[in-house]
Amino acid sequence: MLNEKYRGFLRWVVYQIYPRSFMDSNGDGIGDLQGIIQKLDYLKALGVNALWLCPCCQSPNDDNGYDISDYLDIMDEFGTMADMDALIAALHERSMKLIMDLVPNHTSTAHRWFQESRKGRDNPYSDFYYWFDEIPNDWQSAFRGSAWEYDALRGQYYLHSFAVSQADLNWENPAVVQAMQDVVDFWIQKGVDGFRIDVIDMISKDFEKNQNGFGPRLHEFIHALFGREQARLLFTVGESGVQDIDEMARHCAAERQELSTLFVFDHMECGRADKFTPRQDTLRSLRDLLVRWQQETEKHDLFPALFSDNHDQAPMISRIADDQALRYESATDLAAMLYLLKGVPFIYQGQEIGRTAAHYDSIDCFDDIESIRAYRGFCETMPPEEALAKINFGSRDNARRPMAWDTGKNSGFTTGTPWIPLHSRDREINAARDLSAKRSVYRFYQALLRLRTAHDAFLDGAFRVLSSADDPFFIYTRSWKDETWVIVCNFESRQKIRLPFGCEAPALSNLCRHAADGEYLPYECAVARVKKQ
Ligand code: TEU
Ligand code: CA
Repeated sequence: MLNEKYRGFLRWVVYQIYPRSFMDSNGDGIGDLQGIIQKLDYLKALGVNALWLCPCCQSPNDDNGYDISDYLDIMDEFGTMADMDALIAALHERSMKLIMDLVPNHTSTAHRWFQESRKGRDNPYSDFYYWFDEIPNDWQSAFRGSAWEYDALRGQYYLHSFAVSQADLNWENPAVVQAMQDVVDFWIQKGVDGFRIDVIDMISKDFEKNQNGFGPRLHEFIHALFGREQARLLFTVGESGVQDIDEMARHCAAERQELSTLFVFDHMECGRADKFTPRQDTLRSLRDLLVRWQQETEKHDLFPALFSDNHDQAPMISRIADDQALRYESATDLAAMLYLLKGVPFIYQGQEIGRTAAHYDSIDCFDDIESIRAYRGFCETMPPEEALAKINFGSRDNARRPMAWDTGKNSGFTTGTPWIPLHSRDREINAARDLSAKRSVYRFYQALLRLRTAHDAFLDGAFRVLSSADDPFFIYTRSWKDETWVIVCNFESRQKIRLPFGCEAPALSNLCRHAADGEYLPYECAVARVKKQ
């Protein structure tokens, strides 16, 4: 049984919102907080009980909110602090939670702290960032090019692990730790229930080992944020480059008072050789990683964040399943593989209607800083068509197109001009169409989440894998007391599946199966209770 501190979190079902692209309430083409409020009933009906909002604070939007210029104020385009208060109240009224995105590694260079810091070496903010006379190492920005930029006013170089306008904070300075604690406390006062923490591994640097992250003081800093009395009961999920279970335990073991769980990213490489290069792959590779993390987290009294998509990735179904003729089957099969495991489900906006990657014929249809810089880089060594194909495949904009609500003007996202071109398949894939279809991804998610909350086996129940690594399908069980459930998820080929026990008729299936045993069509799945002996 999972330790008491974390057990309650297994009841959370989180929906991730990219506010800019979710719902526009005032016709300026940009999603906003009032737009989110308008859709709360849609989300509640889906069965989610928590929202994670990508950053909503003041920002010049070079990296869409991950470049924060004021942590204590709402981005003008998203609304006002009164709108945020209204959103929090509307959520809590519905017994839903709010998870804020905390960005502690860097601020926008437009932030007052940076503006002060660059003025010289003798002001109170002078050591808030990493300043050097000479470039001290060859660290690269995640968006290409050197991570060091010269600032003429200060006459020194500063570190930016991401865009030039995202300066890394110097956590070695106790005033920075204090400032970020104040940010956390401000949002706790506002009533938020948890945080998703951006690139948490990077807040402690290791200059000696030439490592921009996982530095010697990482755990001390995390503890300084979340080990304090007022923060201990929050749900905290760190975005991190952690790759193994021992490292995860150093962040998440309950007694450490650091983080509740982590986003671990190894399964993001399924179906690709690198972010912009496809690799032939199937659901097998995902299954193997899911199994490994289920077994290891269970052994270490931890729980994983269950996710396949987020705002930085092209949808998983487009990489390792069929996003064309069998799109419905693929989307629902993947959901059954993932969300009946032990952990906290994270559903990225659009996943619940089976959204896929998009396609465009021009780089002008893209907005993302990473994509545009990557495109320019590719064009140095390959023809533009090839470069564009890579961007279409891997661009973060695949996940950032306006949510398609219906088949009306601008897919019901805005009455104005959307800030970024609509999803190329929005006529075919939108919420209204999905909900009125005979086979609806949304209704499958709804049924799945209902089942998940109705039976303790899906929460803290033991996980066992029945299929073997060679099988072209995934079969697992979840057991709690004398109740066992089996989840059968077929992959891309037709298969005969025999189960080693008798089962009741499936409580959930994507193609209306009447028995858990038997022949499965491609991407067919079923969930059934095992008959008691
Ligand atoms: O992403 C951090 C991260 O790990 C990046 O390297 C990520 O893989 C990026 O999208 C490159 O492909 C977080 C946020 O999720 C991302 O949106 C931000 O751009 C980034 O931090 C900087 O704040
Ligand atoms: Ca708006």
